[in-house]
Amino acid sequence: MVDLRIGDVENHLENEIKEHGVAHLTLFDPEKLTPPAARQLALQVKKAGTSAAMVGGSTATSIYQLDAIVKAIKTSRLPVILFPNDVAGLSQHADAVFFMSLLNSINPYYLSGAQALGAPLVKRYRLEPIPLAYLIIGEHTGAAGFVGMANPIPYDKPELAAIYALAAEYLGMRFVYLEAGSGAKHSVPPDMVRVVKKTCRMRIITGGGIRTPSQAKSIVDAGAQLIVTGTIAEKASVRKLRQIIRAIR
Ligand code: 1GP
Repeated sequence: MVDLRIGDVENHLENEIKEHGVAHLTLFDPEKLTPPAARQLALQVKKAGTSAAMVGGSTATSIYQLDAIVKAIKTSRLPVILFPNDVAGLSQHADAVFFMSLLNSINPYYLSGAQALGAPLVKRYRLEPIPLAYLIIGEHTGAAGFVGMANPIPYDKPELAAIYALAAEYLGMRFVYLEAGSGAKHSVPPDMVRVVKKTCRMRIITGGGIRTPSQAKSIVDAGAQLIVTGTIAEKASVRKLRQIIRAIR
């Protein structure tokens, strides 16, 4: 029998949202970090108040490197959620996986092909699958949009994001991720978050190009319950990350 109950990691995110109004996730790109650097960063971002670690990148990574990074992050006791670009993004050492479909991809592989190939591994590794609709937004779609062959939703067409989100909700997904792409010049506009929030009841995750507390706050005020940052902690400073988390809580 398949266990369809909501798992511990999703419950943890829900508790964080209940307690703080919002959860913050830190993205770790295994291509850009060594295991010791990942361990140190994990300890710092945990102290800064992040709720969980997301691990994934858009280009291929060696499974050995991925496993080592996941294990290094786990020493901080942060829950680790995989954010896979493909089947190779799965690690048996993680706690959960965003089991995602890139709904605005023009390539069926990213809609259901990779998911079919990855599903048996998710089961074998006993990863908690968290069903998620992934939508690539904007002009700068970065590596995720390129690799995933997305037909990006323009920043000024929030109604398009909303109808995809509604379809995802009707398909049984519980999270929708509005992704501007790592390092994007402009983050997802709060107005798009607002329109998606009005249309569906799923948890809204927003990420890509969020660098300042006021940016993050306006996205949360518009209705996002989860904020993802990667570059800010990797490249800038954990102090900045702390300011962002303080602003949204
Ligand atoms: C990418 O949304 C994430 O998937 C994080 O983006 O690196 O720009 O924070 P940044």
